[in-house]
Amino acid sequence: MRRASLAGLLATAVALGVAELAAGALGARSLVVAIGDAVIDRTPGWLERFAVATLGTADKPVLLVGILVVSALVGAALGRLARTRLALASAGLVAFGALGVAAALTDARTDPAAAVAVAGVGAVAGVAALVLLTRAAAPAGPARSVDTDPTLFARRRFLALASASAAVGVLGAAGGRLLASPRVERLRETIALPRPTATAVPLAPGAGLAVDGLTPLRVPNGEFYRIDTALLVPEVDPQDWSLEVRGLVDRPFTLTYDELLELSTVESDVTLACVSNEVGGGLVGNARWQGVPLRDLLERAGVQPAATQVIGRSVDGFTAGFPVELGLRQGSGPGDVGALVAVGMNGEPLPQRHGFPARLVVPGLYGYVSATKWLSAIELTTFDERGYWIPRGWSREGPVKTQARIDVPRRGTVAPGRQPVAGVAWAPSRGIERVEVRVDDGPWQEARLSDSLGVDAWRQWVWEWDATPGAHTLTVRATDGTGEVQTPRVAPPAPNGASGHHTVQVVVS
Ligand SMILES: Nc1nc2c(c(=O)[nH]1)N[C@H]1C(S)=C(S)[C@@H](COP(=O)(O)O)O[C@H]1N2
Ligand SMILES: [Mo]
Repeated sequence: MRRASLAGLLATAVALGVAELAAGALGARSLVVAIGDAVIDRTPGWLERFAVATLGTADKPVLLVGILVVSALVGAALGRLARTRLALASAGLVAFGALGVAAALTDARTDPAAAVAVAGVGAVAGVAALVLLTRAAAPAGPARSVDTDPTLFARRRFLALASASAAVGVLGAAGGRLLASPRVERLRETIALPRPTATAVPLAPGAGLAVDGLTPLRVPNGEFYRIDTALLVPEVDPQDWSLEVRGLVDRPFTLTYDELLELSTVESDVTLACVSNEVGGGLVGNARWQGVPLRDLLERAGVQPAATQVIGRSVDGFTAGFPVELGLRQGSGPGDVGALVAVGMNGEPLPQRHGFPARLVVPGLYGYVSATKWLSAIELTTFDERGYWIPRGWSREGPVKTQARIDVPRRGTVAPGRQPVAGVAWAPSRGIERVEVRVDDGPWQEARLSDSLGVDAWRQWVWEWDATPGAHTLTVRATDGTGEVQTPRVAPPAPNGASGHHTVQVVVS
């Protein structure tokens, strides 16, 4: 019984491992990932919010593990069936593969022929493993010779086959991932971005405040937060990619990657924030983005008066939409350049995790209504069409709320005496005018700000505290460029962004 289950489980591992290897070798999508993506797209909004809230960015590994656990359970059941009905169990394995193909095909990115080939190769290998393992797992017949112990021999044979199957499963999966990933990355590394025609507000060396533990003005790409619904980062070959501008326009057009890079680009610092960010949380970052002003593309297409919404569509089916006026808005100069079709991030081509080859960056809006990564089309529509997150319980409009965060000191114990209190504050599209800190219920004290990189970028702030022994609460608040003071009203992230003051509890001793 236990051996039969193990035989079925390992045969499934062989099937999945070989399928992954085939996907990698063929340059096709991984079946497991395609199924995972299909599951994510069909998850009801409340469950997805719950998953993000409880698991955070671990929600995807958890989903992957879930798919593997379900596969293992199905495999074990098929293994037990195979003891008496080997043909039926083999057919079951093939049917399981077909179910996977069907799930994967609900995703437009899956190439049907490749999916069938990948699943087919996997199923053949899986059935072969099931037959071999089931035979080896069967109780040995009567001894044919006095000096061979058939039980021992059979057990060894089963163990050898089982180890080989496990190895095929694991190495196949690993090999498939290795074959799949580096190709686009190698291409990406050869790309030289054009010189921007307008540069960002210059950042003098040492322009940032020098405080240990304070977030830098520009978050390095490798540390920038990542949020998206993609189970694995989409690998988009820029040579196969194009960007369509279409919908309610007079002159729809399509650009290749090379054509996009030939257009004039600008650079600007923009702080991107996720609507799921809790007060004081890390789902926010500032980068210097390089891109083609969205306005240039929309003017070339000729936006019709009926259009009210710009929708960004991703190669992975994600969509996000915002008002046409924001797409057409002309910036006022350096540090305020309006919406961008970004191709560069902090001086290099967009990292794959952040949307290579192109993404939207719309200053002032949370990412879920604006910042479409792996952009494939810009479509002029009306608000009848709802972006990905809207039917899942988030507001149609998502302006970023003014927020200040304390980075230093962190909760815990600090020494008495001079102690910097420092952090970052953002109100993209409005700018940050003032940041104030207060100790316990004391008066608000004005912090010193880093030089402005423009209205769309966050600013660092620092306030020198003369820390006195005891337990204290530090609170911070920002005032935006319109003079509006950050609200103390506490709100959770859903449906349109968290609000309230960030506080940190410290013990001075
Ligand atoms: N294709 C795609 N683009 C996307 C998303 C997504 O799920 N898929 N998520 C959006 C959300 S919710 C945010 S907050 C930003 C995050 O961008 P980052 O990962 O580069 O920080 O990307 C946006 N663009
Ligand atoms: Mo987000």
